[in-house]
Amino acid sequence: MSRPKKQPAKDCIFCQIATGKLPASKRFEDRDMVAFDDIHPHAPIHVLVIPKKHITSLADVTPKDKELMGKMLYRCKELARQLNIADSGYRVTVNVGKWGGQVVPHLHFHLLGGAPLTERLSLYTEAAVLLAKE
Ligand code: DGP
Repeated sequence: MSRPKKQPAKDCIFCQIATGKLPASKRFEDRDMVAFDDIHPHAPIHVLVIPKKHITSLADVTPKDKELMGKMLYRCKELARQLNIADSGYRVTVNVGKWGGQVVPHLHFHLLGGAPLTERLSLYTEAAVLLAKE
C-alpha cells in the first residue's frame, strides 16, 4: 500500500528537518516549506528550499503541486534578496534522479550565490556515461 504523500516519509532526512526532528540552520519556514543552509555548501550562500510534504523529486510533482512550486521558486527569489545576493546574481537548480545528481530523495531547490559561479551547468565525461550504462 502506498504511503499518503502528506505524511513524512520514514527515514527521509529532509522530512526530519521539516518536522524539527533533525537540526538545520533555517533561513525561512512557513506552513508549506522550509529553507535551510546546505550542510556541504558549494558556494558562500547555499540554501535548500524544500516542501514540508514529502515529494520524492520534481518528477513526482502533480498538478496539485503547481501552486506550491510557484511559492517555492518565489521564496528563492525573496531569500536571494534577504541574503544580499540578488544584485550580484545567483543560481537556482533542481537535481532530478540519478543522472541529474540527486542524492537526497526529497524535492529541493538549491539557491547558490555569494561568488561568481561557473558558467558550466553540467559536467560529464565520456567515461562517466559508459560507467552509468553498465
Ligand atoms: P542533491 O545532490 O541535489 O540531492 O543535494 C542534496 C544536498 O543536501 C547536498 O548538497 C547536501 C545536502 N544535505 C544532505 N544531508 C543534509 C543534512 O542532513 N542537512 C543539511 N543541511 N543538508 C544536507
